Amino acid sequence: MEILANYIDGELVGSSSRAYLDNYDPATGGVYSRAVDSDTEQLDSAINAAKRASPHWARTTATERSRILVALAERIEQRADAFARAESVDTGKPISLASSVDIPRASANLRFFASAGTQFFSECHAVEDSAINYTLRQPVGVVACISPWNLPLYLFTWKVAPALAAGNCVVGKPSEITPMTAYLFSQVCIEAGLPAGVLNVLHGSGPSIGRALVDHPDIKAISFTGGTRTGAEIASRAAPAFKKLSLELGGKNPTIVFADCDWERMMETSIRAAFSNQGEICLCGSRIFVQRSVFDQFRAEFTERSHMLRLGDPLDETTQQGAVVSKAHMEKVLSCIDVAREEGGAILCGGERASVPGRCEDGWFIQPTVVDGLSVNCRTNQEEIFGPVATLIPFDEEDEVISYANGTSYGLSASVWSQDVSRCHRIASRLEAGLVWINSWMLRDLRTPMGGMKSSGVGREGGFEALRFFTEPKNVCVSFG
Ligand code: TXE
Repeated sequence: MEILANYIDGELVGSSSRAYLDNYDPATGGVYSRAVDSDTEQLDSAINAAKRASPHWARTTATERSRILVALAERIEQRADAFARAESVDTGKPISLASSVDIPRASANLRFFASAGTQFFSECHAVEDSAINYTLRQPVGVVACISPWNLPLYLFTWKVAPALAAGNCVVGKPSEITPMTAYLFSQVCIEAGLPAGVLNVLHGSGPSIGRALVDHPDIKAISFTGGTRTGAEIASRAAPAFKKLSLELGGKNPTIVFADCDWERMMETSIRAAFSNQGEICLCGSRIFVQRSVFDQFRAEFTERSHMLRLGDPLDETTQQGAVVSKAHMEKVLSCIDVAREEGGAILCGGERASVPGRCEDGWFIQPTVVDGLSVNCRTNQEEIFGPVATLIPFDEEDEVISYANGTSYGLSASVWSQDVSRCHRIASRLEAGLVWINSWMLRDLRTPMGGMKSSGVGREGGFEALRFFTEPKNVCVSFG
């Protein structure tokens, strides 16, 4: 069985204490590899390697760092098929999604920050003719990048690339549920000649090695994507040590449909927004608000199309819905569907574990599920489910739907569908969300700020926002005398 080693000080290192975690294929329910369950000794080795590498990496030119990031991107592109297959097996996501979204985006992240790092600039403030202030933006030092299981390589590189481009050394911790592509990425780093210690990858569980990484005194900044509860715990531990924090957490995102929208585009995109990656994307539109005059038509069509999604073996190119990531997560999502039933929701389609005959008969699949008839304040419409479950809610007035949309503790993203330009801008400005899509969903430009308000997190990733996060501003004031 394949062993996924840590990447420390430029080398792949197994576990000295023989501690490994089983790694499952969600489509079959079987263990297919094992990853190191790191201990504090390995953490110390990784941190020490990063500290040794830090002064030199911080002094390399942005152009040289850019060259290495591009070399990493090229190697992912050369092996794109192998990466996509690995991501699909590790997460249960359809291979078509891994090869069209996850892996191209991982190399795009590296290419983007390779370029952004060379374009980064800082402020200068002149005080009439008496003095000038300029702001240096220097690397923070050794930073932690902790990533989740839903978009493993995509989100890992989304953090690691800007951290490295800005001149930091990194200890990365991928999710223990999906360690495979971070392991393959370690191999790519060795091949591409990334200097030893600049990036270190530690595998292992969140509550053990993740927590120890957060607590380590030499970690100066933490970029985390994951659950809101974990984010709160990390914040409570990191704040007393005044560590910089970027937290990208959960969402309960509204899709808002007005009767005057471009119906076909809206319908096709709303299905994707609800069920892409089995609903396991923080940006998924899981609460769908539809203007009452078209609600019945929407309900009928949306339910029909959800029912038609092809659920099956993730490695089959035609599959649209794969397995959810783990048995525990499947049970959590199914229990959320039970709550929806108890709350009086009508299950319009799905609602059960799905069976896929053949090699995937023991896999963790859930039918795309559409629920109607629930109040906006019930648990189903307030708590993040993070699975293939969408609820439908009618509304009459603009003010009403804005209060529904804003009426959760989350504030990550929203989609608004209408042909009325004024209304779209008006609503966008009033929504409590870090990202608002008008007549679209997940249309991304890597230069824009990405992140949420309220319980969806703190700080923004993307573009210069990420490079600002991974640097310390230092103002230098020069008097003309
Ligand atoms: O994520 P965790 P989980 C949501 C989603 C899901 C819920 C829980 O609702 O059902 O979170 O998922 C590491 N100190 N999202 O439990 O635990 C962990 O090892 C330091 C939203 O799988 O937050 C992994 O690397 N690190 C989401 C990472 O944190 C810790 C994506 C995320 O794991 C740690 C995933 C600790 N104490 C889940 N505990 C999004 N926003 O996209 C865990 N980790």
